[in-house]
Order: sequence, then C-alpha cells, then structure tokens
Amino acid sequence: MGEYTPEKIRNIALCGHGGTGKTSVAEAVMFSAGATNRLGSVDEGNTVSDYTDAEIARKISISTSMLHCDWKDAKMNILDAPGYADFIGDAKAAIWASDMVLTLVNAASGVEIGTDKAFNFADEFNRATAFLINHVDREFADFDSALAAIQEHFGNGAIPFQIPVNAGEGFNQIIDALQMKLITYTQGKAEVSDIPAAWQDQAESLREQVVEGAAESDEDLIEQYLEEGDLTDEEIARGLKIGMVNRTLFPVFVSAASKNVGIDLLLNFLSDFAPGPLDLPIPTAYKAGAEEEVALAVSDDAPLAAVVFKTISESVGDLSFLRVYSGSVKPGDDAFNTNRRASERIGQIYAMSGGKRVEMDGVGAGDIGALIKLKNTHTGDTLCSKNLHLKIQPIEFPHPLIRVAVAPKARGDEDKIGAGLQSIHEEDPSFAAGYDSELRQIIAEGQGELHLTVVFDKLKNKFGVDVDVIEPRIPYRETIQGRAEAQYRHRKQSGGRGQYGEAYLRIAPKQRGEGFEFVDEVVGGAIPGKFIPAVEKGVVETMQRGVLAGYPVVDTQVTVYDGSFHAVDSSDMAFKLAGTFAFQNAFMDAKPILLEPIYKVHVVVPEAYMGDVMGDLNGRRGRIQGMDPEGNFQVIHAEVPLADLYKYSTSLRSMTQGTGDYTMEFSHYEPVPHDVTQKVIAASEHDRELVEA
Ligand SMILES: Nc1nc2c(ncn2[C@@H]2O[C@H](COP(=O)(O)OP(=O)(O)OP(=O)(O)O)[C@@H](O)[C@H]2O)c(=O)[nH]1
Ligand SMILES: [Mg+2]
Repeated sequence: MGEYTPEKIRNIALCGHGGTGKTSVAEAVMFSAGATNRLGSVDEGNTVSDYTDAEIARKISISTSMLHCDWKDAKMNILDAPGYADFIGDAKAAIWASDMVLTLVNAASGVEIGTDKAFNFADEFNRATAFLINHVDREFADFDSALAAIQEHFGNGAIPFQIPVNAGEGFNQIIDALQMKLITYTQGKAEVSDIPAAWQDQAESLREQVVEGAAESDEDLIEQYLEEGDLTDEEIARGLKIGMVNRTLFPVFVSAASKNVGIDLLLNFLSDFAPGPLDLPIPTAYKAGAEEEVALAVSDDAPLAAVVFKTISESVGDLSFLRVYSGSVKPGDDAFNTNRRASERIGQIYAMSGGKRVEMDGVGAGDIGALIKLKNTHTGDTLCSKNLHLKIQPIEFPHPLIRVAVAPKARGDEDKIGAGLQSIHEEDPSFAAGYDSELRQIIAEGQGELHLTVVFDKLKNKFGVDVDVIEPRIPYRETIQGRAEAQYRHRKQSGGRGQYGEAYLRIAPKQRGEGFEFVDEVVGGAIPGKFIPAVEKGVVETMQRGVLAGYPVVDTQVTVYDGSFHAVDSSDMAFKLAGTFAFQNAFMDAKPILLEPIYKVHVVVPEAYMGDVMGDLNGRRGRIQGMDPEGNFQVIHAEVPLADLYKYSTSLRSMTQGTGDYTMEFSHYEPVPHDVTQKVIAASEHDRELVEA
C-alpha cells in the first residue's frame, strides 16, 4: 500500500541549538532533490519550512515542519525542528518520530546547550545520531575546534567522514572519505575530482577512521578487518549502520547550508547508509489494560500501530502528524484511538512540505503522513487497528518552566479562553493551562515567554479571544507560631425559634507539612456529641478561606474543650458559626504568619556566567545549596521563593546569552519575611475591597 517499502524510507529529524542552520539545511535538501526550483533563505522569509507569519517575522523556527523529497529512489522525510529553547517540546517529539537525528553544530560556536539536548533525547529514545558542522563558510569557522568539542562531549564515536579544504569565507571544497574524492562547488554545481597530493595523507587517515569505526561496531567485522586490513563497501555499510543503531558511532559531516555546499553528500549518506524504520526497534506497545505485549512488524500487512507526534492548525483544519510503526493506514479506514477509547474514521492523508500538502494514498509501515480532522485524537495518542486496543508509551513532554496568569480583555470571555487553551494544550503538551480556584486566576504555563506569546497569538487568531498577561498570585499559606485560646457564643433571638451555640477552642502549631488536626476534649456533654462535627465544619471552612490574607491555613491543631448549648435553640448552624468565630479569634492571637512556596532550582550554565547567575539568585532571595560540574557546564542548586521566580527563564537567558537552562520543582513552604507579609496582606485587602465594591 505504501508507495515506498520501509527499506526505502528515511525519517530524519534536524535538531540542534537555535540558529545552527536546520531550516537552511531543509531548504537546501528540497532544492538539491529537485522538490523546489529555487533555494529560499530564512533571511528573506521564503523557505519551505519556516512558512508561518510568526516564523517569517521572527526569522526563527517556532514549530516542527515536515518536508519530504526523493533522493536516489529513497523517500526522505525531514522533520525540521525548532532550536529555540522555548520550543524544545517540538524538538523532543520530532526526535521521537524519527529514526535518525541530524544534530547541527555551528562551526564558529561549537557545542551548545541545544546540541546536548538533541543528543540526550536521541539517547533516551535510542535513535541514531549524526552531526553536521554547518556555517563552515563563516569568517570564524573552525572545523577542528568544533570537531574536538563534539568528541570531547560525546566521545570518540564521533568520527569525521569529511573535512573542509578551505573553511572560512568562500568555503566550497570538501574531502569525502566515503568516496575518497574531492568535491568542489562552483555556482551551484558539484564537481568530483581526485584528492590533491597535499591532502592525500589526511584523506587516508580520515578513511581509516571511517573503516575502523565500521569494523569496531561488530565482532565479525573487526576480525575480518584485523586479518585483511580492509573491508568491502558492503561490509563498511553494514558496520556503519550497526554502529549508528547501537549509538557507538556518530558520523560527522560538514556543510554551508545557505550556500548549498555539502548537502548532496549528506543526502547520499542518508539514503545509502542511514538507519531506517527497519533498523530500529519498534516502540513497545501494550494492549490497553493488560501488560501483555503485542507483536508488531514494520510491514504494511501487520496490525496498525502509529503515534500522533504533532498537531498543527491549518486553514483546512487540524492536521495530525502520524508516524506509523507497524501496519498501514489509508483514507476510509476505521482506526482506534486507545488513549481516548474512541474510534476514528480516517479521512484524507497528506504528505507535507512545510505549509504545502499533497494527497497520499495511505501511509505505509515506517512512513509519516498528516491526517486531517481527526475527531478525538490529540498529540501523543496511539492509533491502532480496530479491536486491537494497543497503546505505545506516549512521548513525555518537558514540564513547563514559566507560569503567568491571563485575564480576558473583554468581559465574559473566560469560557472561550478556557476552551481555547485546553485545545492548544492538546496540540502542544509542553504548554498547560487551567483555572486555579485557590488563586482565582487562569494560569498558563509554558517553556518561556516566547512560547506563551505564540500560544496567546494562536488564541487570538484561532479562537478569537484576546488576553492580558498578568503576574500570577502566589499560593501562600497561613499558619500560627504560638498557642492561643478563644471562645465564641452565637446567640440570636429574633421571634420564633432562637439560635444558640458556644465553643471554646485551643489552637497550637504543628510541624511543617503535618496539616490539620481536630481534637475533641469536651467532657460532660458541655457540647452534645452531635454538634461537634458542626464546630469542626466551621473551623475547617474558615481555614480554607484563610484569616490573615485569604490563603488556606495549614499545620494547625485545633482542640474544642468546652462550650454550652440550649435544649431548644441549639443547631448545627449555630455551632458552626461558634466554631468559625472562635477559630478566627484564636488564630489572630496565636502569632499568625504567612508561608510561601519555595522551589528547588537547578541552573545549568557555562562556567563564565556562574558569578552573574549566583548574584542574581541571591537578589531573588535564593539560597545556593551547592554546585556540580557537568561537562563544560556548572549546575547550581538553589532554593528560591516562587514569588521571585516570575519570568526567571527570560532573565536567565538574557544573562547567559541563551546558554543557560534550568529546571524547577516545588520543595516546601517557609515563613514569609515580614516586609513581604505586609505587602501580601495589603494586596489581599485591596482585592477584597474590589470584590465587595
Ligand atoms: N553563512 C552561513 N549562514 C548560514 C548557514 N546556514 C544558515 N545560515 C544562516 O543562519 C541563520 C539561521 O539559519 P536557520 O536555517 O534559520 O537556522 P535554524 O537552525 O533553522 O534556526 P532555528 O530553527 O530558529 O533554531 C540564517 O540567517 C541563515 O541564513 C551557513 O551554512 N552559512
Ligand atoms: Mg529553523
């Protein structure tokens, strides 16, 4: 059914740090393969891949684009992932959907944090990796240093397959160890010639490294190599593939993508040597509800197992990018979405080239296609044959790093905002949003400010609602530091039956995190047993509402030890009110304080920025807990109040010129300093006045 048999399919993710040239490589690939008739450029905003208005305006990739072309009877599916840290979720999903990750490195800047990330995701998912040192035509390009950095970071399995002859401005010659030829690019034409005598030694040593790399991947091959001193082309190809699949071998190539230098050689390598769907293991699939594994196969006739790794919105509707692992799917089929427990009627299927689509007869095993208007399917879902109920472990998207609150610009838009943000989350799980009933705000979380800006633009364009971004409230807690007692008598006589209830309460602090405890020490029926739950209810509801500044009260023991009642007028309501007011009085006498959430923050920065980053953390009331070296980076561990982490990702990135990165997780609650407490209380009074006004 598929137009291409699985051995003729290559699924390549283009990844790496921002601006390394992924989109330019994709552009040069399309042009070289004859899929387009001009070489577009990111700077002119006319590439196949960066086709959205937001990408053209910003000159960066924001979303993974899918492109395809033919090269030497192989189908190349290219996933051009964004490199900007805010869109790392997309890059992770692209790596997941690929068989081989081409990780770009800038010849002038070497290994960067984005290089590490791409390599680590490929490692996590067991995908093959090759490196492409791009920008070799830059004035300060330094191939040797870039290669050394790659080897230092990722080991000696990173083997150069090529060397640039004239790196720097005017770069147009490459020595290629696979062909053992010199390739010269002039005015868009590649000319193949013999290696000049002056480069012969270097070329031979390059060739030797490649052949050795192939031999070392496999025990039989190494034996053969040691005996005969060489390998046949077929053996080299086999060895290289084994090494790449096992992630012991990482070929390194060179290019100047924007000049289309080296791209044809890269494509030759990808079609002739790169691992494809048949070479990598199919992800494990489970029958929903059972631990039993199902036998799948990279063959059109096997049961369908496929995963939606990305969803995009186009004028025609939502398109789901589907990677088929086993079996095949065609228009008119009924598939089953195991995650949503719903069947899906498959409509048209497209092969994408950026924003352009052409219809496909179906997607065969190992291939990738875009399915239109699936009813119930979202990013990360498994589609399988009907009645099979298979589930492939979903892609784990990165946790959000920044949070903001959003407020509608127009009154009454809350519901539309909620629905829109939910739908965007289903498309892009690295973004999350929801109404926080404690904070009484819609909270949106993402990977960075640009990520959120893109989300809110989408909310406006697709769902027609405009929002203001505001600072989110902090989920403070209230507690006490001392002990106190208080009493309250609720009594009302207003014709008919009266109301009467009196409670005596004692309150005492508990250890942090121990929560609430209610103790009944009433003796002699001073409060009849049946009314005790009403007293407790009054206390609990007041604790939830807060006393000092409207935040929940925690870590407090409340003991009811006395009271009085009236045979006729006492009621649950009266005792609840007695509990409420007795608690409020006792609380205010027991040295009440506010607690604030403290987060553990792990900041990864190059050594050079350590001083600045630590100074900044101190300014945020952070406490440095320690430091660890990690490759060329330093990891700073600190505890920082959430209140001082607002927009931290933006400051960190600007402080470190985009090289810094961090994760944060909730740690514990701690008392708020006095001056901050006063501000929080004042703000809550202001809020209450607004509500009452
Ligand atoms: N001189 C030179 N410029 C290049 C080369 N490759 C890309 N560029 C330029 O570098 C800039 C970034 O290129 P892109 O292709 O957008 O890089 P990218 O990796 O796709 O960027 P993101 O997707 O935003 O991470 C653009 O101005 C390109 O024209 C190259 O080999 N040589
Ligand atoms: Mg790009």
